[in-house]
Amino acid sequence: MSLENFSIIESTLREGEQFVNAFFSTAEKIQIATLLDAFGVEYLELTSPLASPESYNDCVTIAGLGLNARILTHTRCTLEDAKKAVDTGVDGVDVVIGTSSYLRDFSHGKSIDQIIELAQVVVEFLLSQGVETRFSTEDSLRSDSGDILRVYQAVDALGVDRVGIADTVGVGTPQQIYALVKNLRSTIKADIEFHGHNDSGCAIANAYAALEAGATHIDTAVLGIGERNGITPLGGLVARLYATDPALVKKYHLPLIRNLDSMVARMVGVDIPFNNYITGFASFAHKAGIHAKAVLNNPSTYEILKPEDFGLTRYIHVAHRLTGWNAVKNRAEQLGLDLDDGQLKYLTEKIKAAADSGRLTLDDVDSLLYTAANHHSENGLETAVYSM
Ligand code: HCA
Ligand code: CU
Repeated sequence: MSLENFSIIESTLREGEQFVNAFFSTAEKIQIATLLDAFGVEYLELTSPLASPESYNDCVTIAGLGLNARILTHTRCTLEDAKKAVDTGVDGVDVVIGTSSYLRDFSHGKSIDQIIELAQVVVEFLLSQGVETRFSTEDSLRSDSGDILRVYQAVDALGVDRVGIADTVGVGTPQQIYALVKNLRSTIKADIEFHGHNDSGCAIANAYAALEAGATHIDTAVLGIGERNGITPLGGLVARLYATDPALVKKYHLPLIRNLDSMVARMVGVDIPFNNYITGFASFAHKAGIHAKAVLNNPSTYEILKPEDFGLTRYIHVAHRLTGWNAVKNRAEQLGLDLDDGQLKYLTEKIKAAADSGRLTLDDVDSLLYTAANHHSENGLETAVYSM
């Protein structure tokens, strides 16, 4: 089953370049490609060589880096584009053409029969050049399913390596994606790729549903960057798969997600969202006393992702009115302070009362703890002196 045998097509350098804030220099593209390769993604997808002269050069440069990941570029479905793509020396070419009535009527103006004819010419050419060939239908979810099946079957008959389903506008639901992939899986031989936008927040769930239904390849971007609010985020997909079974993602070097997210965030001038999968600043922060107590006893009570597997640490938030004495005790231990349970319970009440009358910082809590501990040890000293 493909949940155990899937590949990531990392498209930060193609879809991600379509993010409104993205402008990657060649040096930055090399940094991104190198780090994604070290993380272990199976494929890198690059902007079409026809987009600009530098885009062409960047394809040549990255294809020549000797990375482990297979290098793909992405083009429209024309012979001219396909030829230029092959010239760059990439390992594979992802071609795409719109099949929804929106795109047929308002973009390229071709009928389904014309699309099939064109697809056959382009796919045949690419296969004859010995490059890995993928054919995808843009806006698949708003296309007639009979139409796209016909197109996929035509390219499958030529021996295309992979077909792609693209939820270009982020309208699909997990059930719809599941049904579409399942149907396709029983109709064609080629591998199946899913590319999903996140306009309605389903990009990760849809990618996962695609895998459950037999998809073999998922498109991602670091932080999910892409057109509008982007596509399936790399870290989010990894979190989803890890939550099912950490073994599914053990082929990747998980601690590099943090480096990837922060590097790309910096390059495109955004912060990592506070609630981001794995790397958001709140992702491993526990607050309520009941949570803190249980997590301190056994982290699995409230964590499905082990922060240490991602090179991260959990944070128990102490300085607030929902706190509990177990969290306070843990903080005292971190500071190396020797306070007994009675004192810790008393201090917890003090912290709660102080928090009720205004925002408290960890420094405030620490100084309460230090003061109590100093007092304690001074008293201890006095006792010791008097008893001599
Ligand atoms: C685009 C199109 C695309 C292509 C996806 C694919 C989409 O914006 O250029 O090739 O599978 O979302 O349809 O990104
Ligand atoms: Cu897209």
